[in-house]
Amino acid sequence: MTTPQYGSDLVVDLMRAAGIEYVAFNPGATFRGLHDSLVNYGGNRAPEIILCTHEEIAVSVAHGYAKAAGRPMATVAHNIVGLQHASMAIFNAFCDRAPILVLGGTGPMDTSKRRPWIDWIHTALVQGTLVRDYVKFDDQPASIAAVPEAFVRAWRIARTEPQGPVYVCLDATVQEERLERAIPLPDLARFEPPAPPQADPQALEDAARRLCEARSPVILVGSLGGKPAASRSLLRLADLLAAPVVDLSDAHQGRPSVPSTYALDMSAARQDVVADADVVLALDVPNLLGALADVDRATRQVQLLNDRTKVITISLDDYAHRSWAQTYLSLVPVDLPIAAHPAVALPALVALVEDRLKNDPEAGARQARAERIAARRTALAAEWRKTLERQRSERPIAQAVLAAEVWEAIKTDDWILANGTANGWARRLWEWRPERSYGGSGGAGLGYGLGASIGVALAHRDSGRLCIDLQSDGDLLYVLGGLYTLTHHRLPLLIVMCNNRSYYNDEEHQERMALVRGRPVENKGIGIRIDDPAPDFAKIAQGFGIYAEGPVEDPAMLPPALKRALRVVRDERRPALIDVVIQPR
Ligand SMILES: Cc1ncc(C[n+]2csc(CCOP(=O)(O)OP(=O)(O)O)c2C)c(N)n1
Ligand SMILES: [Mg+2]
Repeated sequence: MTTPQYGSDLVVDLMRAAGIEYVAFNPGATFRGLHDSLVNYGGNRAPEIILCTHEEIAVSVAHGYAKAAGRPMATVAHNIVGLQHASMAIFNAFCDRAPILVLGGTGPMDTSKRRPWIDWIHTALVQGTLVRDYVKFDDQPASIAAVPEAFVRAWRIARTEPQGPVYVCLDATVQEERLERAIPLPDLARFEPPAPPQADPQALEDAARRLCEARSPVILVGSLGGKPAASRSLLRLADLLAAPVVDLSDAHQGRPSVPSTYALDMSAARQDVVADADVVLALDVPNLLGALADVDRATRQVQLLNDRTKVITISLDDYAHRSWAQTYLSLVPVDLPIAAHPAVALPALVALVEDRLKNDPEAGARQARAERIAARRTALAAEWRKTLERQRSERPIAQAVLAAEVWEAIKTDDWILANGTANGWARRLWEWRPERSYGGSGGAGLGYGLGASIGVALAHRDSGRLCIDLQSDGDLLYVLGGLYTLTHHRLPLLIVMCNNRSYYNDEEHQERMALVRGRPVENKGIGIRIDDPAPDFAKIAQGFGIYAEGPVEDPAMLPPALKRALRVVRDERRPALIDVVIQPR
């Protein structure tokens, strides 16, 4: 790389100055300038191009990468068509508070420079409005001199808590313009995001008092922003208070925060512990009503588990709301709302609670409560083992069996769960460690899993870790082209298909409809089952150059199949897929 000669060379300099390692995209003429600069000016290194077959995949790659690497990468979307394809994945990242720099090409905005037809139909005024309701910021600099400020501001805003995607649209003319004079690069070290806010000291003091005085405190955690140190503070707080902890992260929402081996982990007994709580501390829980209530999925009726409990919240969520999609969720009464990043507030709260409990008159009661919770957890774990043993030889393969066999095969590895939970069984049966998994899409927009797993594999590319995707069939079918990206970039990933040959979630809905309306339940699979013919995922993957086996229908065949696939992933550092036909739930 020498001195920048074109506008887009300067964009590459900015990306490099920001330390952006990768840029995922599907090509397009509105960013041919930037594309050329990445290849011929930047040498396709730092950032390196990750070729994707769909913009939705490109964005979910960046989404998974952001969570695994703890910093954003970039994507580029070709004018309005690429951005429309990218939009749902941007929405997912917005809901999941994942930082992504989405760049776009547009125009030329100067109509006198346009080709007839294509440059017109693909240009919008203003392109960013397409995604403005679910990005934190968008901009479209009007000249190359204006690009550095737009870029640096977007880069900073994406990483400011609560984090999220940003969109910067680059006019084709601006990219392709010759630089008449040198444009100085800003010193990016002086534009870092602000440190996340600490809680108001008085409010924290109040929270500590209420928690220490509580008879039956409960801690609910939606996300700690994927910060392992915060998880340690959380467990220390729960230990001090002898409070059960409920990790609310699931296949869709939140980021795992609590190890499943933790003695006070009551994630599987949320209803019971919330029903019994007099004080609830909710750490970054957007879906607070869902956490405090039971929901009848048939009637949509919501029943609070407990109407006496006092609620303390610590979250920055109030600063992340938009009005278009109602991702702010139900308005719930809160007795002590605290604005702070939980990862910052927790150590301070722990210190206050430690101080208060130095001579704890309730130490005996607290000890007894901790023992009761630990016994409950042990009993739950025993139940799960019993279910597993009962289902060992069932066909189709039970999800518990799938999770157990995968665990058996990977437990001595330095494993990372990139996506999926096998319907919660991975958390139940694995020695589940929050720092080894990244949660789901956030926005429940399907087509997330493979792209995000590619991003996770990219972030761990040189670490030697073993990345695993517990991949549902319906979700994969939106984005099969992602398999190409995996092989093209030689990314080691073990894909275990949790293949129930159905968009099963909807079968459950159709069953409920039929029952409520007195109509035939046996029709529930019409328009939902993915069979006749069932896609042969092993053949599909092989067609993309991936080592693949399946369909595996006999539980006895699963361990040897996993072993062969793991040899490919571990030793050859290539992707592999095992298609496992499983029970619907
Ligand atoms: C983009 C998108 N389209 C449709 C849906 C509605 N939807 C929710 S779950 C689901 C089925 C998912 O199927 P699969 O990934 O195979 O998981 P399963 O329910 O079978 O476990 C569908 C279609 C959605 N959430 N997102
Ligand atoms: Mg399915």
